Amino acid sequence: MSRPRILLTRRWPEAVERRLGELFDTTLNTDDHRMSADELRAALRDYDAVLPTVSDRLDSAVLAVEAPRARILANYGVGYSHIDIEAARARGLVVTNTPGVLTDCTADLALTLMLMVARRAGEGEREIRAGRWTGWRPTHLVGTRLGGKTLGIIGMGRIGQAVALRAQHGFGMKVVFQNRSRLAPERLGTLQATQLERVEDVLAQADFVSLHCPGGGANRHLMNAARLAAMKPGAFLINTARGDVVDEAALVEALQQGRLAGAGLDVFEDEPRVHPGLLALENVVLLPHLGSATRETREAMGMRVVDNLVAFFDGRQPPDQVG
Ligand code: 8YV
Repeated sequence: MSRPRILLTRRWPEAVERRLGELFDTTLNTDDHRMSADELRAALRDYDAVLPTVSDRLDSAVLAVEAPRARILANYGVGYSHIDIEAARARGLVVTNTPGVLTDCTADLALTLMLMVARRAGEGEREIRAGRWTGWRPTHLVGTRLGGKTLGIIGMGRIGQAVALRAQHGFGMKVVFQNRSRLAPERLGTLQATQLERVEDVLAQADFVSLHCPGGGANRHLMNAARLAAMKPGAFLINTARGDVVDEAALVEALQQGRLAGAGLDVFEDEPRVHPGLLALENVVLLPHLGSATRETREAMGMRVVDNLVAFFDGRQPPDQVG
């Protein structure tokens, strides 16, 4: 029997590309360009499996391609709001993701952003590189400490819990959170955290708000102008989830008016475009979607995709099927 034909839409870590090449008839995107809608349609027509990433928009128009050969979309990443799951299901496509393996690194990055924005690390770096540093003084770039402050988590899944643990055990923060379902306290292990009913309840208490819910659907603009206004004056917003969870224009306004102390963002509404208002603000830390970007995690994500594909083409249910 001939080996399944698979297409990777971007370059992946070498070890994973090698493993996929051993197992499948594998086509790589050798120059790593972002694929157009037409290229994605062609991929669905010509390959048994398409392996997308967050940079591929697999909406209903793309998935409506005639006579697709593809039977599985094995996504590289845990978030899959770039895939229209309903449309994929309607075309008989199985969808998988890569949960678990990027929890720690994404949580580390959320803490990186919290520390950078609270301690004004980006401002300090820019000052030194611009040759503007005039020397130590007691009032220079004074920031905010994390210890003793309240962290509000929106979405207490794996990543939300990993952020809360670091913040509490590492930095002495109090934790409150909102989650779609009720979490029994024993699920939280050593974490002392209070579940609150509504997002607004969290916003009313938190000095730092960190977003860890999925993007898309009902979560689009979850942090809209009204919710941003419901944050404590002088609070910080951290987003390592998906850009569309925040209304970026409303965030720019809240920051410009000085209602919020700052924001740390790893994700954006229309990546790789960043709202010009954000670029102009000193109290905003901007990272180019680096949440899972460590060698260890990016390899583990790829190997997780391998497991899902092997199961699927063996006729078993893939371990991480989400649609
Ligand atoms: C990935 C992410 O790099 O897994 C996710 O949901 O946001 C990132 O860690 C990206 O999605 C890869 O597709």
